[in-house]
Amino acid sequence: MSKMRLSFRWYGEDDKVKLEYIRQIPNMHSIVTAVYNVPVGEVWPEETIFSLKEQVEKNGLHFEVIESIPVHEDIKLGKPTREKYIENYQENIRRVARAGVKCICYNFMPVFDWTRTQLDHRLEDGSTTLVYYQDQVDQVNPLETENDLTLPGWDSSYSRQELKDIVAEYHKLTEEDLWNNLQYFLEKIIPVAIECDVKMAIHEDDPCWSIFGLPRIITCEANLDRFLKLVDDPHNGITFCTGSLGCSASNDVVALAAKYAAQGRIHFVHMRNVKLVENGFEESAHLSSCGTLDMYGVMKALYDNGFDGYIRPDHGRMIWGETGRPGYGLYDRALGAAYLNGLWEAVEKGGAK
Ligand SMILES: [Mn+2]
Repeated sequence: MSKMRLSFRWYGEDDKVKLEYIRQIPNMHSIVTAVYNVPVGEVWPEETIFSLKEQVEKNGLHFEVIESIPVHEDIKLGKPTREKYIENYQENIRRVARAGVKCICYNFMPVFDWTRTQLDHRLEDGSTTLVYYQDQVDQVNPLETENDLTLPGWDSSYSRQELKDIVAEYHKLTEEDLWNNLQYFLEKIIPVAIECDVKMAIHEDDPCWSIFGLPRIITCEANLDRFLKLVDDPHNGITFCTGSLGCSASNDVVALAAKYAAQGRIHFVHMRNVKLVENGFEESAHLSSCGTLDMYGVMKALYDNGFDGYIRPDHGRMIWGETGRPGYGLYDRALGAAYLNGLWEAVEKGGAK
C-alpha cells in the first residue's frame, strides 16, 4: 500500500518557524532536520542528536529524516584524507540510526550546492521568490579573486581565496573522476546503512547542469540509472526533488517519479514547482498551474507505483509579510503541505474505486 509521510524541514532551535507551529499543519508526520553547529565532515555529538529527537517528539512529531549529513569536499575530490571523513560519515549514520532515523538525504555537488541568482525576486502578486537566470550566472567567475561578484547561497565559510583554490582543484576533476569518487564513497557507506537499516537518499544537483565548468552528475535519467547501479541495493536510493530535476525541460518528472517509485528507490520526495522562463527558472507556488510542473501527475505516479516514504513541501515563496530564511518560511510551505494533502487524498480515493 502506498503511503505518504508528510514532513517539514526545520533548522533547529534558532529557526523562526517553531515546532509548535509546524505540528498544527494537518497530517504532519515528521520533522526533517540536522545538526548544524558541527563543521562538515566531523562526527555529530550524540547528545545533540538526542536533544533534537526529544524536541521533535515532545511536539508529537517523528524524528526520522535527516537533511543533510553533508559530504566533505575531500570525499568528492577523492583525496587521501577522505578515509577519515568517510569513517566519520559511517559513524554519523550509526548515531542517527540509534536515535530512530530511517532516511538520510545528502548530495554530491562540488562546492556550490544549490545555486540561485536572487533570493527575493518580486513576483506580480507581491510575493518574493528564488530565481535562477543563466546570463547572471555566466557573468560570475569564481576564479577571479579581485572581482567581488558572488551569488546568494554560496558557503560564506570559504574566503574568496579558499573558494578559488577549491574550484581550481575541481577543474582538474573529470565527470568520470567524480563518478569514481561517488562509487568509492557508496561502497563504504551503504553497507553501514544496510546494517542500520537506514535509507540513503541522494538529492539531485540543483540546478541539474554544470555551473562554472564544474562537474555535476546527478542530473538526469541516464545518470540516475547509473547511480542506482553503483550499489544496487534499496538502501542506496534517491531524494526525488521535482524542482531540481524539473528545471530542465528534458527531464519528465512524472515519468521519472513513476519509474523510480516502482523500483522502490525513492525514499524521500521534495515537492516544489518551478516556472521555466527563457533564461532560467523561477520558483513558483506549489500548485501545478502556477508553474511548469504537473504536481498532480507526480503524486499520482508515486501513489500508483507503491511509494511509501517521506514527502515534504520544498521551498516556498515569502508571502503575507513574512521574513526569514529564503525558501523556508512557514506560510507558503504550509500552503504547499495543505496542497500535497489534497493531492494525495484525491489520488488515494480515486485509486481505491
Ligand atoms: Mn530539493
